This record gives sequence, structure tokens and C-alpha cells, in this order.
Amino acid sequence: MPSYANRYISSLTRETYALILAGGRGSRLHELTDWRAKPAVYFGGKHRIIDFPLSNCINSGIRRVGIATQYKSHSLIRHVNRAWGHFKKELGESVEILPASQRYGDEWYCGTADAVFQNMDIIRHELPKYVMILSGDHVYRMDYGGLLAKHVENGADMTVCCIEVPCEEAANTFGVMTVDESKRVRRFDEKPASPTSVPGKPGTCLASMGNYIFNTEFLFEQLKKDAETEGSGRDFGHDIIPAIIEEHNVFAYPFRDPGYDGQPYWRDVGTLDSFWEANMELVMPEPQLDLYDPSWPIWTYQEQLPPAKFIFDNDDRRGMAVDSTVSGGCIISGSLVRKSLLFSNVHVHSYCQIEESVILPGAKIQRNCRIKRAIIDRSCEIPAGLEIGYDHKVDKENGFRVSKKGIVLVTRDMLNELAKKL
Ligand code: ADQ
Ligand code: ADP
Repeated sequence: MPSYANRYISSLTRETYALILAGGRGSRLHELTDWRAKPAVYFGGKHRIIDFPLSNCINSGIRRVGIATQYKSHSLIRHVNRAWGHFKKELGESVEILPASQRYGDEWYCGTADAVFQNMDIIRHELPKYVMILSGDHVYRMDYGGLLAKHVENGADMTVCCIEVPCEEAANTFGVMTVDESKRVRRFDEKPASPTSVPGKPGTCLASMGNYIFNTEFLFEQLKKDAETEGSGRDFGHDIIPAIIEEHNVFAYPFRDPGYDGQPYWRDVGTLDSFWEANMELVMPEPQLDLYDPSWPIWTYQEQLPPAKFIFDNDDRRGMAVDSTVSGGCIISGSLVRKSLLFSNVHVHSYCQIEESVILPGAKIQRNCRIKRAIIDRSCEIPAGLEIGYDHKVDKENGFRVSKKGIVLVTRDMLNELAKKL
């Protein structure tokens, strides 16, 4: 590679505007997304899901970013303003929230393509050569520079990021594509019941990650055409991609983890089970997602908090956490925490045992609680003596949600209802 290769890529990232789609509800996360959009859901002991695509943009040198929001956006907007509000317009940097505001007609964002269509003038104002459309729903680390370079090298009108996944995982869930030897997309089915396998790899298909690069003018033409098409669902996967693959240069870009030979790390965390599992992976000794890698930091809102504190209580019981992550502001007093993630400001009082659980910020666990394989939502106050995750019949009677794989979700609303019954 010529020595100016990286500068060449940086000129491409500078000419790119990224639009993160963050309007989706994420209904399979149930009550965890009752009051926040999926991209605002907490993840990994310290972050929110949207911090991943945002950090990927910043680390890749893409510093003009819009975030299209719609559903229950207050928590997302607050987080983005606190964590990402310091970019300087004067330096050509900006992270901007683009709420659905009926700027073209009197509809909210009807679909993903409409969320971009309704912001065309804002994007045009930035004069980017490329527009990168990203799903705000996934956890992964990716250098978008390589993707942009490949898009340009291919002479593509549009590029779709893809990843190989088992067909049964993709069925009814992902857009699935077929490509030729040059990786040009020849067929695209949105959420097919029976996905087509990759030639020579039965049972594995090529799924869209919901991340796209477009040449700006090409994108605008397609969005306008789509807006005039009777019956269009105004969605990239259902409508735009299938309509353009015959006549235009649409390429697939396979996502790889640099320095990692196996399956790249990319998690949908769209269900309570996958959310819990992806968090649990992080307390394993060597998780594939390395949040401690200084070369690709995942930025977030860093609240000013005192350090985590572990206390021997009056009965000489040790407060301790093992195989766990514990954030700032936490106090664990005379209790054992194992294989768990404690977000900031969690207080665990004496005689408790917490195992394989995800405890979101500000939760308070009173004395004598036993909690296993649970997700405890933000600011929950778990009353003394409560057992969670030991008997699912009791958990359900208490009004908690038990997932397919037996993970128990507890929210403030559920605890309020339980308190009324007691
Ligand atoms: P889905 O994830 O099912 O499939 P969708 O629900 O439209 O698609 O969400 C895509 C992204 O857009 C999410 O980040 C969501 O938060 C956001 N979003 C949804 N509706 C929105 C709206 N009205 N306004 C703003 N943002 C909105 C897509 C592709 C598939 C691909 C998967 C990968 O369509 O082809 O395989 O992503 O997860
Ligand atoms: P996050 O923890 O994601 O920041 P919050 O718990 O602060 O989210 O909730 C996000 C928004 O939803 C806030 O505007 C909050 O006031 C509102 N909210 C949360 N729970 C309830 C509730 N039970 N009833 C009414 N509004 C709620």
C-alpha cells in the first residue's frame, strides 16, 4: 500500500456525513424499552448502545453525525447531549439530534428511508460526498474507513455492510443478500422466512447489518423516487435496496474484526436473552469485545462519581465482587456479587447475594436479597428479603417478566405494582 493510504481514507471520512437511525422501539426488549428507545438502552456496565456506532464514527474520523430519533427519545437526547454535546461546529464537527418534526408534510418518520428523506436538506447543507446510514441498535467496533475506501474503489452507488450468520438466526429477522464474485449484490430479501445460503456454506447466509453508504446525490434521487412510489413502506430493506440492485452498483462489504480470525463481534441485543448474554460475555476473563483497548475507545457520558467502595459490614461480612464489573459510585457492603455488571451508583446492602445479573444505574438492593440471572432496571429499589430468579413461578406472581431462557426483568413500574399488593 502506498504510504499516503491512510490520508486517502481520512479524506473520505472527512467527506462523509453519518446518520444514525435511533428511532426504533426495540419491542422485544419489553419493559426495558417502555421508557427509552433501544439505542438508549444501557450496555456493558457503563455505556448505552448508541455509544458504539457513535464511537465508531469518531474513531474512524467521521465527525459530522446526525441522530434520527422518534420513539421515547427523552432519555436518548439527554444522554447524547451530556456525552456527545462537546463537538465544535467551528471545527467542522457536530453530533446533532434530528427528531421527527414533520418537516416534509404532516407525518412522523414512517420508516427508515423516510427518516433520512425528512432530513435531506440538513444533510445537503453539510455538502457531504457520501452519506453513511447506520443502525443505532447494535454493539460492535468497526473502522468505517475501510468500508468507505472499498465503496470508492468499487465505484459503488451504494454499499451494504454484511456479516455471515446462521440461516435460522437470520430468518424473519435480517435482510439477506446474494452476491456475485465481485461482491455486487444480485438479490436482496428483507427478513425472508427461508434465507438463501452462501454458495459452498449451507446453513450460513449473508445478512445486512443495517449499515449503508450512499453517494449523496444518488441517495437523494432514490429517496425522492421512493417517496413518489405508491404503497412503498419507506424502508431501506423492504423498498430501496430491492428497487435499485438491478440497475445500479450496489456492493456488499463483509465486516471483519481486525486481528481476529473467527466470527466478527456484532451483537443485536434485541431480546432480553441476547441483551443479558451479551452483557454476561463481558464478565468472562477474555471477552471478544475488548472495552479496555485504548486504540478503539468507546466513549460515553462520564458522570463525576466517587470510586466504587467495598465494605466489611458490622457483622464482619465481606463486601466483594468477583468476575464482575463495578462502576463508579457503587457501594457493596457485606454482600457477595458474582458474574454481574453493576452500573454506576448501585448500592448493595448487607446479606445479599447477586449472581449473573445486570444491575442498571442507581438500583438499591436492600438487605437479605438473593438475585440470580436477572436484569434490574435503573433506580429500582429492591425491598429487603426479596428473592429474584430462584423460582420463576414466584417471579411471575410478583409481576416480573421471565424471558424464554429464564432471565428475570424487574422495572420500577413492576416494583410499584408489587408494593401495592403487599
Ligand atoms: P430492522 O432492525 O428490523 O432491520 P428497523 O426496525 O427498521 O429494521 O430498524 C433499523 C434502525 O432504524 C434501528 O436502529 C432503529 O432504531 C431505527 N429506526 C426504525 N424505525 C425508525 C424510524 N421511523 N425513524 C428513525 N429510526 C428508525 C434492519 C434492516 C435489515 C438488517 C437489520 C440488521 O432493514 O435488512 O438486516 O436492520 O439489524
Ligand atoms: P434512562 O434511565 O434511560 O435515562 P429514565 O428512567 O430516566 O431513562 O426514563 C426516561 C424517560 O421516561 C424520562 O423522561 C422519565 O421521566 C420517563 N419515565 C420513566 N419511567 C417512567 C414512568 N414509570 N412513568 C412515567 N415516565 C417515566
